[in-house]
Amino acid sequence: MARLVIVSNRVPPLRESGAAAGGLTVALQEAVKRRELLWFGWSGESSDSKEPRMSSAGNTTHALLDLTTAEHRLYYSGFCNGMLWPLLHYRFGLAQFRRTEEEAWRAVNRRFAEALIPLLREDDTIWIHDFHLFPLAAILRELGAKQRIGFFLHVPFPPPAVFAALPRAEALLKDLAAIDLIGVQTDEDARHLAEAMQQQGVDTPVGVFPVGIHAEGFARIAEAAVGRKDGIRFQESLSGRRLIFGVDRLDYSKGLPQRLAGYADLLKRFPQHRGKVTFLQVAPISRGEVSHYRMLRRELDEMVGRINGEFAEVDWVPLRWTTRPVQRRTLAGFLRITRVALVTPLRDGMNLVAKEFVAAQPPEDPGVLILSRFAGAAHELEGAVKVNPNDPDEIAEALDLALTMPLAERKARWRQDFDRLVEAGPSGWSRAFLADLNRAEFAAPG
Ligand code: ADQ
Repeated sequence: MARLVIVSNRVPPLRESGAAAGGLTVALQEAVKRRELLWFGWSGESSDSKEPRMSSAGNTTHALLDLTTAEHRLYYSGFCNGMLWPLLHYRFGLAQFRRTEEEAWRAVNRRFAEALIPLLREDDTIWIHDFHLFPLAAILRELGAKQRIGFFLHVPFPPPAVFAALPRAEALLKDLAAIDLIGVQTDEDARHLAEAMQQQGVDTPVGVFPVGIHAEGFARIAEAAVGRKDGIRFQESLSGRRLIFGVDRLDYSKGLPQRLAGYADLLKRFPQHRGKVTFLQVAPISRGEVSHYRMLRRELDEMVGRINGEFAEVDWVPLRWTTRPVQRRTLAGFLRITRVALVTPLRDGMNLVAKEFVAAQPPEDPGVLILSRFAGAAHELEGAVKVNPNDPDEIAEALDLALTMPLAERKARWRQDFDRLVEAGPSGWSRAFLADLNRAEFAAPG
């Protein structure tokens, strides 16, 4: 099989460290286990060095570029996280456009392309990931790349009228003509993106490839984690109370204030649950250099204090809150003993935590997933209790429903979703995308 070249902003460590990881990392690790692979991206480090650092293990080679501190600030914190991320999550009001940042973004994409070109072989297949690298394929073509190029968008694509708010959106959309196949998570994203491109005369094919997980593997990790020392300690700390659990990066797309308000509404409107549940929300700080993230953190710290102040008893803390990272294995153990998972993003490309929760459940006594209808995962997980994450009252009602749901119904809802995840398989996503890319008509020039 020809070599696969993956390009993404961040690249996971060569050997799995077990530490916290983003969704892209998790999804791709399953994808590429048995193939010769070059993975190209940002090292995560800042320096003035212009050469990629190479390292290999088994059939995988990494080529990692440092960014300068200015590039990091303008390209990553600025244009990617301050402009594109809110825009793509339908939050234009939070977006800040600065032309210098957009220019730095294009310049970093050019630097990626220039460093990648000499590493390429004629028969490579190139697979570019996510919004950080929208213009990369066009620059690679300009520099002569004739290989097949695929692109996957992990986050949502908003309606064209929302996207049009981005200055020079047209140039970005025209760059997508250089790609042979674009993959997105849902039908809705595909419709929006195809329509936006059509308005610019671009007809790159768009396919729907929902990112999956290794459900059976995750189930094994979760089961083992419960019996470990920290798993036992945590379970004992619950004193037999039912666990409501949420885990997200601390991000305004995840609907955390509405979720906490929903839990407070549960305690207010359904007082029978007081003292019988504990809600643990894990939300490691991310993108702390962007001001909206710092503001959100302050808002949440305050809400947690207020909710605990209002409802706590001397021997019961209703809400446990941590912004520290948690090991993936520990997380899996928490998910397994969770009675109700709260996954309520205001918008999410897919949301792998929802799928991991389903995978982690004990078949004889599964918990209930409360899932935002605006997460990509909602299109697949039919057994979940769906909510509009903007409405704390609806979240409170869903919590009451989930906490009182009879075992037979919990089992039936869980079974259909678990079977579906297993059927999709750990590498179904990447295999389907790469097979379609292989069949796609070539956009390569000359
Ligand atoms: P992310 O925004 O990173 O990914 P998500 O899909 O939830 O979000 O994946 C997060 C992954 O990291 C999961 O495997 C989860 O277990 C882990 N994780 C989340 N919070 C964690 C924490 N606090 N500590 C440790 N691990 C944590 C992007 C898109 C998503 C899309 C993925 C994959 O934003 O919508 O699902 O890519 O395409």
